[in-house]
Order: sequence, then C-alpha cells, then structure tokens
Amino acid sequence: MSYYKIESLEQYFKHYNKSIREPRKFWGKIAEENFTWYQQWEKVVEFNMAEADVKWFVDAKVNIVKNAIDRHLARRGTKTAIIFEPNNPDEPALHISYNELHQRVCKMANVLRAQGITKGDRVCIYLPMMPELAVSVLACARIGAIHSVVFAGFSAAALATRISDSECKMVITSDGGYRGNKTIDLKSIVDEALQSCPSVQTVLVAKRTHERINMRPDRDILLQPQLDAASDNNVAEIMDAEDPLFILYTSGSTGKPKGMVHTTAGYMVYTAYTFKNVFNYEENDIFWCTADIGWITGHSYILYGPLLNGATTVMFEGVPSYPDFSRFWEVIEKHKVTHFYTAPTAIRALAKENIDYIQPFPLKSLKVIGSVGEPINEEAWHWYNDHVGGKRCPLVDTWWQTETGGIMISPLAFITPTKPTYASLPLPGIQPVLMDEKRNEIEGNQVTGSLCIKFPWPSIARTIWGDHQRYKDTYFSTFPGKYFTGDGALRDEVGYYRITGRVDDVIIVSGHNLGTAPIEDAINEHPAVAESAIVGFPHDIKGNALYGYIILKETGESRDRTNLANEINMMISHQIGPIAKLDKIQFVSGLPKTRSGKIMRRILRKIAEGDFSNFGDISTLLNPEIVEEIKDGRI
Ligand code: 6R9
Repeated sequence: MSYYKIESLEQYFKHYNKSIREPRKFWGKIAEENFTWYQQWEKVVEFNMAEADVKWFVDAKVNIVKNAIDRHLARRGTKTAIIFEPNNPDEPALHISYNELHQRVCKMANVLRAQGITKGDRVCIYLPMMPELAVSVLACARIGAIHSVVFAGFSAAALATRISDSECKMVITSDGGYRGNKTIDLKSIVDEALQSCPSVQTVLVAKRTHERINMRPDRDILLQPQLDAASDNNVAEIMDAEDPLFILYTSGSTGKPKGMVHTTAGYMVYTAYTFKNVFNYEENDIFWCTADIGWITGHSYILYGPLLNGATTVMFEGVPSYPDFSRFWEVIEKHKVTHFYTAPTAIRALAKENIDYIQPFPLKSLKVIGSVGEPINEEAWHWYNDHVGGKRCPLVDTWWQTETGGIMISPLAFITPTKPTYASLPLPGIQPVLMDEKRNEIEGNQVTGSLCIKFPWPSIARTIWGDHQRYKDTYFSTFPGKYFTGDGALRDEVGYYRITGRVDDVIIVSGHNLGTAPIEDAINEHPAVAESAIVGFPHDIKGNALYGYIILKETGESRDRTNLANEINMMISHQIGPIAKLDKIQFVSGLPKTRSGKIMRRILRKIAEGDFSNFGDISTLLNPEIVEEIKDGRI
C-alpha cells in the first residue's frame, strides 16, 4: 500500500492514524517510494523538542532539484513546468518546459559556481516575479548554496538587515520590476542597501525593465551575457538531508526579522506530499498560486511542491487590480487554470469591487480553490466559493506558517467536507493540541486554546539563522516540549479546527478572552462592511475595551455612520454576545497591512491607545501612508 495519495475520507483517517502510531514507517515509506536519493537514511527522525532539535532522514543524501526537475525529464521533458504571465497582458506569456527549465537552471548554476559560490554560501535573491527568480532559487539549491529570497518590494534598509544577518556573499537582482502601472527601480535599492553589507562580493543583474542603471565594475555583473556563455551541463551537489536549503525572513511584529532555516530532505518530502493531497493534484492540472516567491507560500506552492510533482505552475508578475479588477479571472481563462490559491486579503479586495468584473467569466476550468495567510471570514468565504468556485470547487482553507514549511491544517480537496472559516483537520503527521493558560493540554471538543504541535513533522524549520536560542525561546519554551504556533484555535464538536487569530492579539474584556477573528467575522457580515480590524485599548472598568477599524463598501459610504455603528454592534451582540460590542468605531479607507496582506495590529493598537510615538519600522508596510490618515481620524 502506498501512502502518497489519500483517496477517501476513510483512507485519510487510516493514514492519519498510521502517521501518529508509526511516524517512522509512514514517512519512511513515502520518502522511499516517491523521491530519488543518492543514499538512504539511517533513521527517519531524531528529535529533542525541549532543545528544539529536529532531524529527518538522518544521513540521507539527496538533491531537491534533481527531484524537482531532472527526474521528470524522461517522461515530462516537453511538458510546461512554468507558465510566466507578465504584468502587462499584451506581453506574451512564456511557457517554460521541464527541458528548458533544466537547461536554464544548469546554466545559472554554472554561472554561480564560476562566481565562486559553493555549497553553504548564502545568496540573497532580490528579484521581482520574473523567470530568473525561479531559475535562481533552483540554481542555488542545485549547487547547495542557501537561498535567501527577499521580497522585491522591501526597502533598502529591510534588504540590508536581511543580507547582513546571514552574511550573503552574492545578491541576484534586476534593473527593475513591474507591478501594475508602477516600475520599481530595484538596482538602486540594492546599491543603497549594500553600503552597509561588506559580505557581498558580487551582484548579478538581470534585465527586465531596461531602464538605465548604474553598474559598479568591481562588483556588478550583467547576468544574461554570463548565461549565454555558460554550459548547460551541471552536476548537482550531493546534499545531506539536513543541509540548509534556504533562509526566509519573517518580519514578526517586534524585534529584528527572524531568518527561518529550512533544510533539504524533510522540506522536500512534506511540500511535495501536501501539494499532492491538499489540492488533489492530478497530472495535467494547471496550478496557480498568486503569492510572491518572496513568501513561504511562493517557495512551497509556486516552486517546490508543484515541481516536485512534475506539475505546471503559473508565475504571475502583476497585481489583481491591473489593468483592472478582472485580471485574475482573465488569467484563469487564458491558461485554463485548474487550481487557484490566493489570500483572504485579495478576495476581500476583489469582492469589494463591482460584480461585473467577475460575472462575465465562467471559470469552468477551475477544480479547486484555496486560501492562505489569514483567517478567511465567512462573507469572503462565501463570495469566493460562489463567484470563483461556482459552488462546485472545494475551497481549501490552508493553515500554516513560514516556520512550518508546508500546510498543516486544511481540508483535502474532494475528501474533507468543508466548513466556512474552519481550516478543518490536520494533515497526516501533524498532531495539534490546544493548551490552556496553566500549560495543560485541553482534551475533548468544543474548546479553545493556544495551538501547539506536539510531534515534529518533516518540514518544521530547524532554527533561526545564527540564533538557536531565540528559536528555542520563541517556539519551544512557552509550552515546554511542544512547538507553539502563536495562534489561538477552537476545536469544534467534530474535531475541526478554526484559527481565531494570534494569541498576542487576544483581548481580555471584563475577564473574557476574545479572539480577533470571530468578532471581525461578525462585523464583516454587515452588508455595508468590506473589512475590519479590532484591537483592545485600556478601559477603567472592563480592563480592556474593543476599538474597531472598519472599511465600508462603496454601497455603505452614503449611510449614516451612527446608524451603521449601532447596526454593527447589534450584529456582534447577536452573533457573539454583548461582551464583544465595540466601544469605539472608526471608519477608515484602509488598514495598515504587511506586503503579504496581514493586518499590522501593533500599529492599530497604538493608535487606539492614543500613543502616537514609535510605531516601529513601518517601511515594510504595503500602505504606510494609511497610518497618518488613521491617526488623524482617531476618536
Ligand atoms: C503561510 C503563511 C503565518 C500566520 C499564521 C496565522 C496566519 C495563515 C491561515 C492563517 C488562519 C489560515 N494564517 N494561514 N490564519 N487561517 N488559513 O501565511 O505564513 O506569513 O508565516 O504567516 O498567518 O496567524 O500563524 P506566514
């Protein structure tokens, strides 16, 4: 019996039980039957959770790119690996076959080696969503260099911090990038960042916008001439299962960014396995994840997961609003996309627009739709399900984190019955537990608590680059012996999980612990509301009271604000209870968000408290200008 693909709900429970009772057998069999190894492991897993020490497939030798590309060539050489859809819809899309991807990655790998990059060196990739980004990532992995992709929208300061922290030897960038009707001048951002990054010896520059750039002759090299001259013969590096594959920085709300380190074999096995099962991927499906490769979602489900399964993956350079709000739907029709994976922030933004942007598109090619990044509120869930999924595509609400490497709790498409706002059941191998304030495990159903995972899984991050103590303190010390996710969750009567938000954001009102997600969900049910965020502020009697920031839909703009506020509070009262009513409501035109679409509650909390000093670094925000507006409108 093979464990790689789950075919029914009954089989899910069987596999799940097997994975808990005999994790070594379960993952050992999956690893053995579905990947190519230079050498097998001595042990499937070895760990000490108290020390935050986890190893999978101990002593095995492997190369992830051999598995993601080379082994498909015989059968799928001419199949499209990557569809590149440019920002400008008039520019033709590119179809890069597995053969061509292989050739491009081998050439790039040879260029990197010629520039002195060897196994273990860190390479910072600061590229927009262009084919060279995928090729660079895979070329690093092929020669054992550790890639550190930094989202090409981050400032020079944010880039410099990330380059310095892991002492990157090289930066791969481009002259610029396109996003909607904007052109971003990446090279000059790199130049500025590198003033404080002595570790960088070489900058490889790809061309995209062909704008004029400055080249520093002793450091900067144009990429294309090097690729043209390079051989496409390249022997992949033999990697140890636990050799670092990449570093990816998570900003976190406080402190310096954490360089999460993922290693080779466990990440490979788990991203491939979850891609196959969560999305019920079948040969010839066209998978489109709209994330940027600068986030973990892009690493695991634009590149590694799909390519390890020999899939066709879409890489989109643009934004959902350019040239207009139909762009996503046009791309789905154009490439006959079967799987569409996006974030609630995008769904809410699109749902807010006129329905005519989506109505004309039948979207019949779609089979599965997915959500990631934040709790998806009920209204957005239904809009996505009805208008995009046509009520026939399963909607998989996938909960996971940069630190977890792959999807942890999610319905399996066509197998797990879905329930709006519930991420539902853990993947095989994942043992979630809910913990109370006294650090005891909460048994039974219909309970809420802090979400922890009590057994390691193959793609758990192994450390924070250069700071294992911080890794231990952040994730393994709050609940000793367990991985603490930082999220709160509810387990319903049948054992489905619903993520209620970050536990740091829990607000204690008159002694009641209130998660942010369920209250925001209730607010968003109001027909005039597009989106909302709530935070706590000090209150003499209740300890804390709730402050709501609310974005109205176009249709709500003309309504009387006092009436609206009353109606919203009535909805909250009805759905959650009077305890969760908002003391203050501020109508805003936007919410401060990270570049990956998460609400920055830290800033909203400060404004609600009336503390306008020291908002921390807001340069990594998508919309820093909104902070002033919200501050000025505070009530
Ligand atoms: C993959 C990714 C992780 C945090 C996570 C949680 C939130 C992600 C979610 C979700 C509810 C979902 N989150 N997916 N919350 N439902 N389906 O987003 O990684 O950027 O590290 O963020 O995002 O709070 O802890 P990352």
